[in-house]
Amino acid sequence: MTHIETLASFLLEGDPDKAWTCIESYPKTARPDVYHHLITPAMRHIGHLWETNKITVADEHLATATCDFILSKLSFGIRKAPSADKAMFLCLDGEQHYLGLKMVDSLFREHGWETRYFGPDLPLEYALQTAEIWKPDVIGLSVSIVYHLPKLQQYAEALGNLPDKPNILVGGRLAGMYDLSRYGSGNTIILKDLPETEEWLLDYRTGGPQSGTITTPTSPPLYKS
Ligand code: B12
Repeated sequence: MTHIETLASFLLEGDPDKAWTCIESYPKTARPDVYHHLITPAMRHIGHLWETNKITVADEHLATATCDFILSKLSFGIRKAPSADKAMFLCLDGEQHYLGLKMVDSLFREHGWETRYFGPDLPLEYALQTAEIWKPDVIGLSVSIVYHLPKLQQYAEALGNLPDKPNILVGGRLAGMYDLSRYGSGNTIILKDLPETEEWLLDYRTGGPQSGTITTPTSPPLYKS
């Protein structure tokens, strides 16, 4: 069994201690590597097991809850930097897939940002309300389900047009699979995975050319509302 499959099996058993030991024995120790090369593929492997009827929805929920615990443990204690740049992270209304977003939140904190992580399913009106008051430099949106894409455009436009014009970062399963350019507005940046997100963070810090796909209005639609 690979390390990925072993972790997946412990997550499916709902055993955080075994899952933690598996993470500790992984040869790469940097948090982003563990997220990108181990935990993300383990969760995707669980998706494959579900798709092929080898596990049930209940198993998937147990694995999710165990994974969430592991992510909290992994990121616990990263110091907040109150005077640094600010980023808030949320999933679109109805979007429950938040584990990836939680990793990204921790990555930003590790890079010295002050963050607010709102988890799944935040209606646009509340996202706007809080962003208007808190004034983040960056708003990160996560989308995994295809039928949520029309909402992505709404969120990107409304949040991107706030008076302080925050950068809107879009990520999630679909960002790695399709060209989502059409669903952004002028200041939307699409980041396909964690390494690209890290690159963006480094570019932001040095003021260099920003990585990721900057949205253009000409890309073909993937999903029609
Ligand atoms: C676990 C899981 C769930 C959990 C939720 C987990 C959670 N709380 O996050 C539960 C059981 C609740 C669930 C429910 C459902 N799910 Co589900 N789920 C999965 C599964 C197995 C793993 C998802 C995951 O954690 N991946 C690992 C994370 C880390 O990867 P990631 O999200 O891509 O994030 C990475 C990057 O994208 C990036 N990133 C993520 N967000 C952001 C944001 C920014 C700003 C940036 C820069 C980067 C970034 O960073 C991460 C680091 O690697 C996937 C299978 C798969 N292949 O993904 C299906 C999957 C996504 N689910 C699916 C479906 C259909 C559903 C349900 C409709 C099924 C159902 N009937 O219950 C519901 C819908 C819930 C909803 N309304 O959202 C489908 C979606 C298919 C589609 N056509 O859209 C998938 C692909 C399964 C499948 N093969 O059919 N699911």
